[in-house]
Amino acid sequence: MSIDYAERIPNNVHLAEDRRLQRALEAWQPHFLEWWKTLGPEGFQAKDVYLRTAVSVDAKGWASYGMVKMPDYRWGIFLADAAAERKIGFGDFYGQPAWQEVPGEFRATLRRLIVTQGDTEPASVEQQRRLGQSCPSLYDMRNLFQVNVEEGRHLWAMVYLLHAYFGRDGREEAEALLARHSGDADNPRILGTFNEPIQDWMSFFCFTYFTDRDGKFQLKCLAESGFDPLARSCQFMLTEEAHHMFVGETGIGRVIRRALEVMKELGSEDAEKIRAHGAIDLATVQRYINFWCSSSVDLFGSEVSTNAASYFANGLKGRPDEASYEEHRCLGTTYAIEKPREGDGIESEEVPMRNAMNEIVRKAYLRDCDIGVQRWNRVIKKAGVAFELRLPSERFRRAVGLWAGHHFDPSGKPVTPAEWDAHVHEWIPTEADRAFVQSLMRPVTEPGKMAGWIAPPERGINNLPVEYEYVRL
Ligand code: BYC
Repeated sequence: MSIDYAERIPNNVHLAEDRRLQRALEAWQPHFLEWWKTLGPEGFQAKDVYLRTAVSVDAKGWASYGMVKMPDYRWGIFLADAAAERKIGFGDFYGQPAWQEVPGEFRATLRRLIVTQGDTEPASVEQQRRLGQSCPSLYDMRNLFQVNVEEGRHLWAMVYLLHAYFGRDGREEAEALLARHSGDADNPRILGTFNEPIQDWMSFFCFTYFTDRDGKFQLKCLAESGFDPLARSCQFMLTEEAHHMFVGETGIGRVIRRALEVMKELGSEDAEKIRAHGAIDLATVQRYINFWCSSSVDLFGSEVSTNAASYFANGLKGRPDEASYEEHRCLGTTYAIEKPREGDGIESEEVPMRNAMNEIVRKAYLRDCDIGVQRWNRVIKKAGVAFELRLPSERFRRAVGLWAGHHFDPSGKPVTPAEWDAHVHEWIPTEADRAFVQSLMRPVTEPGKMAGWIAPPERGINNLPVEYEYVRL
């Protein structure tokens, strides 16, 4: 289905044929733009940015590149093409036709899932709004803005579903998505990680590596939904998500490469010397990984969850790549969950498979997270440096689920509160680490030039050279 760009709201959902819906969304549009101007990227709204825009929703050739001022970006509503006679792929309704309308009995639950998903999108833009001012290069600044406009479009995707399928309360929820704000004391974003400040680029790269990857896995679960419009929205959002994780993986990779270069130049692996030379030492990179990975791991919810069981039973939220599983009802089967033992230690418990869905998705997520870590480790090893980055244990620093309220070190070993206090500075960034990283955050805006704490990327965007003027200042 091609996208109609002649419309005020570009779309491939025949919006012009539904005047009521079109008017409702056109009434929301100025509120979105107002939000974008006040809480979107600060300081660069009038500049030309080399951005990609979706032109069609098929796998190839969906992106068109060009210079765009961000407020003129063509945010719109794009759903992946409908599959003919799509069937529900899991749960109690397995094999029945997918729903084109919201089933009455699941209305509140579906709305809540869509609102939770929708809430994260503008949250991330708010979290990142000041980073343009400390960009390590124009290439990076452009990538930041690309991520930001796409999160804005993902908000549009969820707002469309709320307006089109949930009537008046959907419209109210769409307004509320612009009223909650990241980190706001009175009206914060729904999920923990989306209230964490992102004040430096190391945090941004970790966020796009770890938190956007939660996005990938949650979207994959929702892309399986029996509610077909939600599934099709998420299928298309996933095509954009890949670039965000690329920004994270290559960003952290470039920080590591620069640290290795400096070690070689200095003939030293001493963190203080590396820092004095303006690069970020690997132990600090590890602490940032520990912080953002553990925060993102919480986003999957409790290990044992009746909510997750009913999402699955009711065909609302499946497992990532549901078709790759042999059995799709998950009835009468169990899953072994580890949990803290009364008193102390760790024990295993068999729980009904459906109740373990959050944990099953989290495990798949962590396997995916580890792929990049191993790639970075190969680069470190090749440079002859004896240092290995590691994902923290999923027990480490949890605020949600069975491990919350207990203390574990990054390897997952139980520690006492006193041991935690004595060692936490080795495990997550300290105030001093953050201040040091912040001290490096000076903008570099000459085309092709890079800040001293990060190596250049291997290639530019869309076959353009790295020196291209990706943002015209
Ligand atoms: N922080 O039964 P439980 C993305 C709440 S990222 C605060 O364990 P359930 C993106 C939970 O809501 C993907 N609260 O979990 C990335 C529940 O509340 P109630 C976002 C939390 O219900 C980067 C209670 O605790 N998409 O797209 O299975 C940039 C007990 O919950 C947290 C989604 O999350 C937390 N971390 O929830 C831009 C998909 N975790 O009922 C974008 C939609 C849980 O007691 N959401 N709670 O009030 C869901 O599928 C599920 O709601 C959750 C797990 C995955 C969040």
